[in-house]
Amino acid sequence: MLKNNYYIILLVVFVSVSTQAQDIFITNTQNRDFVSLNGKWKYVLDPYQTGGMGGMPVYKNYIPKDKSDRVEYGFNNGKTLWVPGSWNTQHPELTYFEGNIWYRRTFDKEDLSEDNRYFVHIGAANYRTTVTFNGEVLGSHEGGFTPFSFEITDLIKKEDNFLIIGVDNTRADDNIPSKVADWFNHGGIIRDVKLIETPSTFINNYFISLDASTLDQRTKQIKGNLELNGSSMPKQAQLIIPELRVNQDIAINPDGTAEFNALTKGMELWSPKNPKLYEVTLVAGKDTIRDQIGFRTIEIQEKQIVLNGKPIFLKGICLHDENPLRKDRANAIEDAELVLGWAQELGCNFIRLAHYPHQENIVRLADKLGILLWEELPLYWGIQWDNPEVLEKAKKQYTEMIDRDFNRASTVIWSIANETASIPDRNNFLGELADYIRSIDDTRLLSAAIKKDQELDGHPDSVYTYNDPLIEKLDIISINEYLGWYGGAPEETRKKSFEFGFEKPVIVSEFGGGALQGFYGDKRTRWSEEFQEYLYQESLAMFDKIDGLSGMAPWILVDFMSPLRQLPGVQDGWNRKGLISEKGRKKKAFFVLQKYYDKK
Ligand code: GCB
Repeated sequence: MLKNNYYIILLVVFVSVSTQAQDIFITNTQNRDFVSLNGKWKYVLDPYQTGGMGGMPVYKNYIPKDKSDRVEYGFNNGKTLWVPGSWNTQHPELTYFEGNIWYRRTFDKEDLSEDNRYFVHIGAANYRTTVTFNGEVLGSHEGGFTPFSFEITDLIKKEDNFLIIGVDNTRADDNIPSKVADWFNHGGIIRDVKLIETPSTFINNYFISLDASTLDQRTKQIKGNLELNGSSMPKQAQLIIPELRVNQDIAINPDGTAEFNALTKGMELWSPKNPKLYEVTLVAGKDTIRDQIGFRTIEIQEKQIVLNGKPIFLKGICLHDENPLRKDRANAIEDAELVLGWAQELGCNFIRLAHYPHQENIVRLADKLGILLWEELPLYWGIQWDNPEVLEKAKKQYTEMIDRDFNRASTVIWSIANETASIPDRNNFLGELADYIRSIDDTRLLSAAIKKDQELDGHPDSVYTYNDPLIEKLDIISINEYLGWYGGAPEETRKKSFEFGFEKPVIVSEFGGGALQGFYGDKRTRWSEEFQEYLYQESLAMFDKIDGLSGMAPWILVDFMSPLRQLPGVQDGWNRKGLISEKGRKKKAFFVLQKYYDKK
């Protein structure tokens, strides 16, 4: 009997989700009218992913009507989880929890307006999310790091609203990432939740950039397009950038889209030395949206990366989206300030945001500080390249990331994969993805962290060669190379040289080795700070010999949580390749790289 009930409940959730309301993309949520729904949420554990207990779907929020009523779950007397945050680090019993958890937040909305529309916006929830509101299933979302929203206009009331969100972080072969990755599978609602209020027709998205063909002209042109959502489209919108003397009408098509160009006067280009952001306003009907946007161009010329017409060397570092001091996913501006502060101290003008989209705060802050960014999706080890559904998921998650960050000058590289073997299925998958990304964003460069040929055919050699056919599709060749750590002593780097089958700029997108901060030894002692220091000295000398070297992003700024790393007394669940420990203390190698960047 019980079994049947569970089966029925699963079916209920499934059927409702398959007839779900379409989720709608809303960009620039921080500059809109919203009420934060962050804070303490009640939760119900659902480790067997049934969606209901004792024959009752959890999202219905049942409460016993009288003393004889049977309800076999309950939020009211349950524990709480902080949103946003990783559930794994909030209660000891959830440390390695993988499964489904239902979160509930209740709220009133006394000043509800009949004219406006309301949306629940979730910055990110890892990995599969079912969103329900006042007892109705709104829909589901897949992907642990990109934002999404659902409309609740017809369901919201002045009082006693309940938002119940199921988040499932079970790893699966057809997920992105797939089953194994070298980072912690932080589950839960990991980024902000907002109740967004908009006029009935509003600007849900827009894409504004510098028209690269006017870079050398005094009167530079801005190009863009926008999308309105609603039932009564205004005929015109306005684009206003007071500092550039732009105040111009934009004609709206009947379907709510528009394309526009605007001539500007006296534009200062955005760059690491001058991270100039302009106040941009778009007005359409009753909606007004403001943003702070920088204008720049990025391109390659032969083997150089060229920003605003001038070659630039990317002095970078890799980063995971964690605050190690709080042992949590990063999700606040303070988290972004902490890590970008360290990166600036290191002398960086570039960061590889590995291996998935990071919180929006860091991208916004990079815009303000003048730090160039590489962003990527977790197309990492073990992806099902032959599965067309996985390709569709990748395109959707890419679209969500690009929709969120298109207007950020700091993001200059989209990377489409990390350390993937060159086989036909993967080449087709990534080739199609590369074409797709270029079709929706022609203002950035494409790369991927590529493996050397030797890793593919296994022969040792003093020359590392790179002929992966995927490079044809990319602007930059990025290589991860761990010689000195995953094979050979650090001084073996002296014998190596590199050959690339393509005339393109090269970035070293990872190198490094582990050290336990505070553990000292000689340069031959594994895990000592001196070993890591020596490895950095030798590796930098080796990479400096690469013809066309245009930047690097060693692995990694800070130690990060990873269940793959279990060496007692040394790793204890942390990948130790950071230049800074999880307590914020710098290791010796930090200063080797700092000095190198200082001279570059
Ligand atoms: C890599 C991966 C990165 C790992 C790193 C390591 O090549 O791209 O995700 O964490 O090596 O520490 O082994």
